[in-house]
Amino acid sequence: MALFMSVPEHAPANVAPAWSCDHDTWLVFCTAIDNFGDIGVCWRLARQLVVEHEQQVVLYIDDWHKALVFLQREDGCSLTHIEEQGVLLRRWHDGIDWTASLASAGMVIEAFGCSLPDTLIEAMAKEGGRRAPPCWVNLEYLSAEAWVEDYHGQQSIQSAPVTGTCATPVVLKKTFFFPGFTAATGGLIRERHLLASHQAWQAEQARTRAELVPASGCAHDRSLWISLFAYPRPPGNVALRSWFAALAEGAEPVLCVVPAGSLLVDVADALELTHTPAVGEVICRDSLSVAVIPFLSLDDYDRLLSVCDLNLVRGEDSFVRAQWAARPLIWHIYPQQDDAHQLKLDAFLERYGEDRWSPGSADKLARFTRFWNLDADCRKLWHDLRPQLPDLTHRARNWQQKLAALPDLASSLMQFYRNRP
Ligand code: TRH
Repeated sequence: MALFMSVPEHAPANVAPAWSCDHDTWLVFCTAIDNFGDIGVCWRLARQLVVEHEQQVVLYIDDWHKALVFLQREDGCSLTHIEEQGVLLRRWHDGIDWTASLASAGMVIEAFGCSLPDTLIEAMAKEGGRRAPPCWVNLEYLSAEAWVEDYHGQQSIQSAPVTGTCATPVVLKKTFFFPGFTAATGGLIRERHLLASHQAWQAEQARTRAELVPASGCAHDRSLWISLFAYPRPPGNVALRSWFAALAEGAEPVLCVVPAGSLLVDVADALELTHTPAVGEVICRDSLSVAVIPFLSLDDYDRLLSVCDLNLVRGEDSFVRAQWAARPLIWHIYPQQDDAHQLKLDAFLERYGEDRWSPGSADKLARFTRFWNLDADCRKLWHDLRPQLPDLTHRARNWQQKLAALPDLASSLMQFYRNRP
């Protein structure tokens, strides 16, 4: 059902009138720094707020082309907005009349500190002169670091002058909202049916696998299945090359499934190919088969994570999705210039390994993960890690259950919104 009856500006003639004016619309602002992670998180959140919490959500995205590619909605290239699964997606550009957009807004989410334009802040302040200004939330990046708990929910006061009036500046409060792994944070994105879906996909594992990687010609049922999504590191990619070598020389057949993307250049290099492999191609090296599949839809990517014995993931969103899949994971963290990511990585590994049982498996996972992130030789570490996979699968299930006992991010935001002054 379409939740949006109209849009306030640049509306084509075929969009029906009557924009809701009950101040309950959520405006989510997303800048696509690079890759797809920021869009992925914002899109999931927006969709969940619509589908599960019956909110009206407008998602503003600066990189319109990237968003449409990501959502497989290239048909919207020449438009300024499209509707997708009940979410109104709008191209975020300089000429937007924020006063009109804010008229029905109850919540403004600035994702990942993307810096709202002054004109929008001013318009929020103006709204605040007429009624309670919209709630303003800065949704932060995910981190397992302990300080996040202290900063979650903190407010910063922003005094916004209203141009052209001599009225007292309106005070706007921006709340910092941190996703996280504990009850003292905002939690993680988790759709209501996600865990049940994983159970169903895993119960039908052979069928799900065959649907995702059809007719690739190898005896895949007997293989160890691994999905691979990581940052490219040309030239060389020591970690990938050495890990592939370890997989190839091992006794068991391994299928490594790689969704199409920039990593394929490194895959070609690590396998000493003279070309970048194409979708549908399967490259075999002794025990290792590498299958290139299309870049999947978000929902199919969840299915892939669900039916692999190990998932190599990266950034933020795929990293979280792999945790819901309850399968062991290796995390390639988004590298930051000042090496701040090393602290974030350690904080996660510490939390993930803190169960008292089987410390050995957690240590080996942590060691491999650190070497993977440092682009170091992982050959021996893989042989150490491989026997731990059954144990790590139990750990992954425990971890999933532990996280599932916490409120999810959308519910936490809803609660914050309902309790607003
Ligand atoms: O793409 P990422 O590296 O994203 C980000 C951004 O780089 C961002 O700027 C940075 O700040 C952040 O990481 C930490 O990795 P991520 O977060 O996993 O996002 C990838 C998205 O792509 C995620 O939503 C899952 C999705 N995806 C698919 O939909 N299909 C696929 O086949 C694959 C491999 C991924």
